[in-house]
Amino acid sequence: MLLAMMAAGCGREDAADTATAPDAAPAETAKVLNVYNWSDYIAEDTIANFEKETGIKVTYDVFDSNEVLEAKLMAGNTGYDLVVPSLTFLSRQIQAGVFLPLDKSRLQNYGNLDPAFMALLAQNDTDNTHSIPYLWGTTGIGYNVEKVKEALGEDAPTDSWALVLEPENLAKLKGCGVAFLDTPSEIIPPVLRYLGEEPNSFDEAVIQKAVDRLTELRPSITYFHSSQYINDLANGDICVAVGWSGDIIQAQARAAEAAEANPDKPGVEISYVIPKEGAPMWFDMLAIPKDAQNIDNAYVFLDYLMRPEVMAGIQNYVAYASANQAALPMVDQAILDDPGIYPTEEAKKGLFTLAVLPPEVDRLFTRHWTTLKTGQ
Ligand code: N2P
Repeated sequence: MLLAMMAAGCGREDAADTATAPDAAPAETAKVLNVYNWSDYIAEDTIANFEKETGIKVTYDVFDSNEVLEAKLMAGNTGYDLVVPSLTFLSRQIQAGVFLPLDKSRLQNYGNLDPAFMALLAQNDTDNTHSIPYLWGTTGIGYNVEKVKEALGEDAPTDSWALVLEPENLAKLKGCGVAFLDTPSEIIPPVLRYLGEEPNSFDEAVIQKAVDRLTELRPSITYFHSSQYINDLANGDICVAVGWSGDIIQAQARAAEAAEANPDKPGVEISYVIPKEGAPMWFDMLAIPKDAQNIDNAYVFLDYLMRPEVMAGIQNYVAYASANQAALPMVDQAILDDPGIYPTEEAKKGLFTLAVLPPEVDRLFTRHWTTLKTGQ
């Protein structure tokens, strides 16, 4: 069956590549592809190698928030051929009909994906009809080991959300800089978990408890942003960030590079922790919007991303986990062994996925978030 699928895939890909007949639709012959992905989420050479090999010119734009991507998708006419929403957002977007179903017979490398993972993802995308997993990770805490120790002493609770969610702790960290992700959908649930509530509660009164805690913490939060914290942690401009696993491990790597380049300056040591109370885990999914103009090229790129060496190259650069089991032997041992990237069995027990928010809860989150950020 798989062989038959692969053979069918080859045939169609060939047809697409040679679609130069004068009557072919221009959209199908254009050697271009418009990709919209998260920032800091691809290796340095992934796009260049693809362009060199295929002659397809990629316009590669980035975002750092599901909410921003969703607004574009819901408005239609995204101008993109491939986008990367997180699974729970994707699920809602599928219901809104914004994606094309995937023809998996066009993807020769589909068999590289871990079937157990695909079964899990199918809970939000039935039969994996509309999406392919790109990378996955967790939302936890990145911190500057030295500065946190200075501010809170040797006993700083660096294994717990208490580090950033207890107002007296955060007040002490304020002086060295505190960043939170700019997204209610990944901040409210862990706050609820820390407060002993159901993290995915849709109950207004329960959600209000998280909002009250965040309002109390607000004076100690330097900024809300979902990508700036990588460099700021690496440079020592902030000392703690509620952020994404791989981003913080990238900050670690950037700090180490800076230390090598400037041996006279004191180095910055960054750690990432999945707090012991548990943390969100999420999956980012590749999908083709309905308005895509370069569908054939989107398939060629999807199949390229699923090659083991391409996916391993991405993982080694951005420090996130993938669902590509064929890539594993090519992923650096340091990445495979990092419990911040591939959580331990113990840590896995505390991880929770995020709920697909009904529109009214989504609106409530947005309202609370605006008030929290602007104080209005
Ligand atoms: C990469 C962001 C990770 C994606 N900078 C969060 N879903």
